[in-house]
Amino acid sequence: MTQNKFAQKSIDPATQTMLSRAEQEGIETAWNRLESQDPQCGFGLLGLCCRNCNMGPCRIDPFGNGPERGVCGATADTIVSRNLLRAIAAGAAAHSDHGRDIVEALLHAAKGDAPDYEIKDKEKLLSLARELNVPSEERSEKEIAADIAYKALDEFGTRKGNLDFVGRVPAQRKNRWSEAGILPRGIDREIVEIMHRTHIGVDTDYVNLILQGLRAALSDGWGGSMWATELSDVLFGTPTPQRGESNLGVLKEDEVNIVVHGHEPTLSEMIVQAARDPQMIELARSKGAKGINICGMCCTGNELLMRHGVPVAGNFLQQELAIVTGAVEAMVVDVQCIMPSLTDVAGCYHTKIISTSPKAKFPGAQHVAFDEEKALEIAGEIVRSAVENYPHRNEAKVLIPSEKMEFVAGFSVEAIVSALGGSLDPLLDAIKGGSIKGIAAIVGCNNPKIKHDYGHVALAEELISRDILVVETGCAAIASAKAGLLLPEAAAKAGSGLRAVCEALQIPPVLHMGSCVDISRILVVAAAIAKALDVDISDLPLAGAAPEWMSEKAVSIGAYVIGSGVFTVLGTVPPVLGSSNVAALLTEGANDVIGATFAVEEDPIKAAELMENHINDKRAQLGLS
Ligand code: BF8
Repeated sequence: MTQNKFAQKSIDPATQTMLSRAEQEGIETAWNRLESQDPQCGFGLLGLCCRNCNMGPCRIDPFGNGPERGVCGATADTIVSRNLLRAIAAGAAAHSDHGRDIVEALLHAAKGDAPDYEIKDKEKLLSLARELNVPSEERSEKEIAADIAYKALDEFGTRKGNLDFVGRVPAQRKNRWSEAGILPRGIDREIVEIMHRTHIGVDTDYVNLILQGLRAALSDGWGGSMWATELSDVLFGTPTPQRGESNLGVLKEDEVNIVVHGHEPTLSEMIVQAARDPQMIELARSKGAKGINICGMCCTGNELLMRHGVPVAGNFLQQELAIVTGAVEAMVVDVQCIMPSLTDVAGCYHTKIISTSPKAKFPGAQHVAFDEEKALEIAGEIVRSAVENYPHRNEAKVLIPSEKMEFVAGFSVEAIVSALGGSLDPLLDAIKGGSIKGIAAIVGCNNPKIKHDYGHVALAEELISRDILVVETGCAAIASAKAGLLLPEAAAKAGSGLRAVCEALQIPPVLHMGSCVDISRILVVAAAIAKALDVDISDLPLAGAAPEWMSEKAVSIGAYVIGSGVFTVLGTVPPVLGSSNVAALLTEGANDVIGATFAVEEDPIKAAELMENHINDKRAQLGLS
């Protein structure tokens, strides 16, 4: 009975074990807090509550038995669309600020202020220089990198015209954006414009508002996120296929466990280096540990596993449970998707929560300010602090679930092209010939409203069984890693066409392409295929899904994915149902403007059906059998 209770919450046995342990120890998790919020606010769920000025808060009665307008006169259409836009602004800001931090790290490295960073992918640096018209002849790598970094910084605030990476988009798509008035300009500008337009008494036309939401989201996908990916590759290396292990079973009973959690690779890359220092390993041995085990969590985990095969302990809903194992000496966090509850959970164990970003402090955490100029030194300080905490571990409280699963990750665009023998042509041929019907991107978070990992894993398994190649990022990809879908052997679960392609290339049927900012890699592949076929992205047999999404970043992602022309199925309902006009625009009307729409479907099997139907329609329109 108890086991059943936890099996309702997650399909992952390691998570079920730790949920049971958390309950025994009286530790509250996100699932408990969701229950305590029941019933959630009906106005909030429908998007009908407005707090944008102090005449409010106002709410619209969805049944027509109460107010139909806020105090200022705003209708349900205005309120719902304004709320959606503010979520897009927050999500685009989070991704793009992450992008800016990477740009600044590159600039520091180029100017010699950050001696611990070096340019790892020189080829990518030169290829970016060519694309961005940065001179490279007879210039040092650092000079080129500095020019690229300055160019990138321009994209955030001062740019006139449109973003540089719009050059990667097929002409047909760029024309659509121009005609709709949504060509993304400066990244910060689009976000600021959302905040302006959603202020009391500015934009009240829901169509005009949603168009600005799409433009801001596009500045994330083809701007902030894309810069984060490209320059992380330059600084830390472009991912290549790596083997690693996933799930809470990667924590080690006899080693110092450090979980790095958050998003930006600048610190975690240094922590990995610091933990390899023989003196640090010796210190760990002197404390009774056999070594130092660095594990990732969420997108920091994705950044590290993509480049180094570092084990990943879990995805979003497992962060509290990692501490409940009693075996984590330190959880080191930077920004985004870090639950404020971590310090409470850690208070029941010896675990140190170490925050590192001036942008994200947590009452009860130890703060060690990260500084790129002394990156390795600070990383060393953090690792030492974790090592010194090892003797405080209470063995009686340790419970590490046995589950762990091998994966192969690291499928950057460059790695995919290399696996295909040097060009995308074999993939195009497989799609044209029908052995692969199309490509589906599964991305996004966990959300306790959906059984943990079920939305991701069931959808991925269903799609590959229908001969649809799956590409993934973020917490979705970690779910697939834990389920064994990122192994070449998982091709056995694919339809015969996809299986043959995977076996010939020795690749998994589900390709892990990175962290959430790396959805930009998926955009690059989609644009390259569209250009090769001389069609718009919206003409391709592609579909997207975010089965368990919860964050505002996911709202921005969803908006730029449909803005880029890719039909997208959401597994949890966004708060837009309070306006039938906004809901109809997003699920139907958007097709006329950008050639793509959203659908909402919680059941992953039905979601797969929708995606396959869409892919088959696109195939038929392209004249493919
Ligand atoms: O950026 S998938 S829960 S970790 S928001 Fe967060 Fe969602 Fe995970 Fe990465 Ni993306």
